[in-house]
Amino acid sequence: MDTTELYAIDSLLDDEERAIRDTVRDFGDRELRPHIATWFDEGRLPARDLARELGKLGILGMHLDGYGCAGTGSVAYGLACQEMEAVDSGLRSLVSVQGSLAMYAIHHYGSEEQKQAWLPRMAAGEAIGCFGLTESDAGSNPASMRTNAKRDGADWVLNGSKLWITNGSIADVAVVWARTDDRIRGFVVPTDSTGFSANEIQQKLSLRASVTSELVFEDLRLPGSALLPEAAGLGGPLGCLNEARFGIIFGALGAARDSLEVAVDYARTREVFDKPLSAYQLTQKKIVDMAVELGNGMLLAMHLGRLKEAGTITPEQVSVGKLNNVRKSIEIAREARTILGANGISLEYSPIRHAANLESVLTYEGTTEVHTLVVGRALTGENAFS
Ligand code: TGC
Ligand code: FAD
Repeated sequence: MDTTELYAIDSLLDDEERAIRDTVRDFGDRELRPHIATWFDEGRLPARDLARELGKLGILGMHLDGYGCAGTGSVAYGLACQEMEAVDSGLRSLVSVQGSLAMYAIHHYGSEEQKQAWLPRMAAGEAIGCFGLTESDAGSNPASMRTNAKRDGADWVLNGSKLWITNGSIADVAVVWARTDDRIRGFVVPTDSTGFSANEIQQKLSLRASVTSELVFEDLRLPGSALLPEAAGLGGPLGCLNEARFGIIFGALGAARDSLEVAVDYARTREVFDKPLSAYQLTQKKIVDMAVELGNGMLLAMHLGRLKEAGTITPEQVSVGKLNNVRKSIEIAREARTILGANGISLEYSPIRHAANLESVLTYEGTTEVHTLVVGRALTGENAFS
C-alpha cells in the first residue's frame, strides 16, 4: 500500500483532477526527475526551455480563465504544484511565480491591454514573469518598502531595488510593487526597459535548481499604461500571495511524499543486523508518523482546495495550510533522510535535497512566524506583529 492509498485520497478527486495529476506526474518522471540532481548540484535550471515545456503541458496559469489559460479548479492546480514539487521545490517555484504571482497580478489587477500583451505568451511559456515585492530591508514587512514610483507628466519613474526575486534575471516581465503618492501600486515592467538590471544570487544552499535575483531600477521610465489599474495598497500584492501560498499548501506535500517513498523503498531493501531495516519497530514508527502527517496534510489541503473553489477561503485559512503543511513537510524530509543513513547525505537520494529546499519554502511566501502571527491575530484579536 502506498501512503496516499492509506488515506484514500483518490476518492476525493474527480476524473479530471486525477487525469491532470497523472499527466503532470508522468511528465515529471520522464522529463525532470532524471536531471534534477545535476541541476541542483550545478546550481542551474534550463528555465526557458522548461517554461515552454510547462506551457505545452498547460500548467502555467492553469487556474486562470481566458487568455490561453486552462481555467481549471483550485484542487487541480494544487495537484499540479504537488507533482512539480515531488521532483523539486525549485520547479514548483517556477510554476508558482509564473502563474500565481506574475500572471495572477496581471489577470486580476491589469488592464485589458496588459492582459492581451502578456498573458497568452506567459501561459505558453514564451515569456517568463517575476514578482518583485521583497527588498533587502523589507521582507516580512513589505509595507516598509523603499522602492518608489513618481509621476513625471504621463509617465512614471521607478527607483529602488528588490531582493530574492525568483526568475528575476531570466524574466521578460517583472511585476514590481512600489511606493507612490497614492499608496503601494503595482507596475508591469518589461525587463528590457532602460534602467532595469538584474543580478543572479550565487552560493545558495537551498532552491539551487531555481534562479533567484536582485532587481535594480535606476530612473526607469514607464508609460502611464504600465500601472496595474485595479491594485492600490498592500492588499494588491497580498492578494497574489494568497494564490501562491495555496499552491504551496499542496506543493510542499509533494516533496514530503517523495521523501517518504524513497525512505520506505530504502528501508525494505537495506539490511542491518541481518534483517531489513523496515522490519524494525523504530523504523516502522518513523514511517507511520510520516505517513500520518502526510495524510493529514493532504486532507487539510483538499479541504482548503474545496473552500477555495467555493470562493469562501479566507487568508487566515491559507495561513493555517501554509504553516502546517510546510512545517510538517520539512520534518518528514529530515526524518526520511535519517532512514538512509550515510546514503542520505548524497544527492543520489532526494530527501536531503527536499529538506534543503524546504528551508526556503519555510521562509518565502510568509515565514512560519508570519503565518503564526496571522492566525494568532485572527484567534485573539491582538496584533502581535509590532
Ligand atoms: P495589514 O494591515 O494586515 O493589511 C494591509 C492590507 O492588506 C490586506 N490584506 C490582505 N489582502 C489579501 N490577502 C491577504 N492575505 C491579506 N492580508 C492583508 C488588508 O485587508 C489590508 O487592506 P486595506 O484595504 O485595509 O489596506 O498589513 P500588515 O502591514 O500588518 O502586514 C500583514 C502581514 C505581515 C501578514 C503581511 O505583510 C505579510 O503577509 N507579510 C509576509 C510577506 C510575504 O509573504 N512576502 C512574500 C514575497 S513573494 C515570495 O516570497 C515568492 S517565493 C517564490 C515562490 O512562491 O515559489
Ligand atoms: P525577515 O523579514 O528579516 O525575517 C527574519 C526572521 O524574523 C524570520 O524568522 C521572521 O519570521 C522573523 N520575524 C519577522 N517579523 C517578525 C515578528 N513580527 N515577530 C517575530 N518574528 C518575526 N520575494 C519576492 O518578492 N519575490 C520572489 O519571487 C521571492 N522569491 C524568493 C525565493 C527564495 C529562494 C527565497 C529564500 C526568498 C524569496 N523571496 C521572494 C523573499 C521572501 O518572501 C522573504 O525572504 C520572506 O518574506 C522573509 O523576508 P526576509 O528574508 O527579509 O526575513
